[in-house]
Amino acid sequence: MKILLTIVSVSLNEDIIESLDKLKSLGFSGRSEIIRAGIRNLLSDERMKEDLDGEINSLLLAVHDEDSDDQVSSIRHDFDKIIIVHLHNKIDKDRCLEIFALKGDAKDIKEISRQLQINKRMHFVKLIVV
Ligand code: NI
Repeated sequence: MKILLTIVSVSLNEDIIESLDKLKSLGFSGRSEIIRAGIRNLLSDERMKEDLDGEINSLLLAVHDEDSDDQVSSIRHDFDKIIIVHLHNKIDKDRCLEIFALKGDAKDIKEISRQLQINKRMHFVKLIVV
């Protein structure tokens, strides 16, 4: 069966391209295959979130540019009522790690995760439901 593929152009900075090319060592046939795998992971994460409902516990991890500390603080204060624990740590020259233990309505937990996820200054965002 012939699979029809549409070509889309994507803007990536050099750091991401360098990281992307390192992933080839896992056996991916090329950049497109790596990007497809990344999108499949994101879709799978989103499907997991869709199923969340009611009161839940979770761990939210985020790594971001240090100069976006203010943006993260602003998001964090909007969700104070569901944050049980918050740790903030500078992990290298210009990046910070945030660890949140969250307890509350799945709707709020999905929303704080979404707001961090769509921020351009994020390097990594991961929601773990426990
Ligand atoms: Ni910081």
